[in-house]
Amino acid sequence: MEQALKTLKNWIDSSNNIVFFGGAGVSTESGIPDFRSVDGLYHQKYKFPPETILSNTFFRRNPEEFYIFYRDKLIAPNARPNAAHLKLAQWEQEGKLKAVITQNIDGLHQMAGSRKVLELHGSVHRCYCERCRKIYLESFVNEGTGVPRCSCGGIVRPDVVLYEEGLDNHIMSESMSLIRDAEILIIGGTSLNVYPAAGLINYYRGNKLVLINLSETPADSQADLVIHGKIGEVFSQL
Ligand code: CNA
Repeated sequence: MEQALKTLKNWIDSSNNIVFFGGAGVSTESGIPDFRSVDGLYHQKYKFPPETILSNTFFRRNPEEFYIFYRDKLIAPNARPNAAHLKLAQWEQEGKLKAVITQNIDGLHQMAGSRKVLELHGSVHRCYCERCRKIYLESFVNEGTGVPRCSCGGIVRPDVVLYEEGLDNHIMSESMSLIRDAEILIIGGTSLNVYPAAGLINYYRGNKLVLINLSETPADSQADLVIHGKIGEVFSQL
């Protein structure tokens, strides 16, 4: 670990073309549970598994249940950025980091000061009416009860990508090209299980692929540097 940290620090010190690609593990140290860790949402008890509740089909058929789970588990109004979010924002400000590409929907990178953030799965901080597209404040969805309705009768929903829904093409293609052109790609806090986002790793062509994750991932053998640990703790040593 010591040696891996030293190598990573050297790489980062001498680069101005770093791209970061992360997932739910980046925010667990901010108190937001991920999906697959032992205390993650998949291991908590609900009537339905999270993957079912967070699907478009479920949202259509059981919007009341969806919003109970959503308000209970997916929004985290009191969460604040941790050392990983803050370090990434600092590197961007220093001209070292080109972009953060995230699967997270919590907005913590922006709260930390990151400007170039590509949100593959959207954000809980934007809400809109499905029918007339009117924009709503997140408080309209978060603070109410039941299914939030627009004055036109449509359902007001968060701008997040549910299972069975497609990703934004522009965000995907910009992510691919940033990764393709990156000198260093740091992947952190993601199980690399959710596609198509997880497939982005295949666009990297360089020789400084860094993986920082608490548990093993399917891409460990592909990486040039693997650190198993908490990303906030790792980043605070860089
Ligand atoms: P995941 O499948 O739950 O995997 C998270 C990974 O992070 C696991 O491999 C953990 O071992 C690892 N991990 C947990 N804590 C840490 C830590 N402190 N340091 C390093 N690694 C850690 O989550 P993915 O992001 O891979 O899956 C994609 C889903 C999860 C996306 O659709 C997200 O929208 C969704 N999600 C997002 C949030 C959020 O916005 N904060 C929270 C929960 C789920």
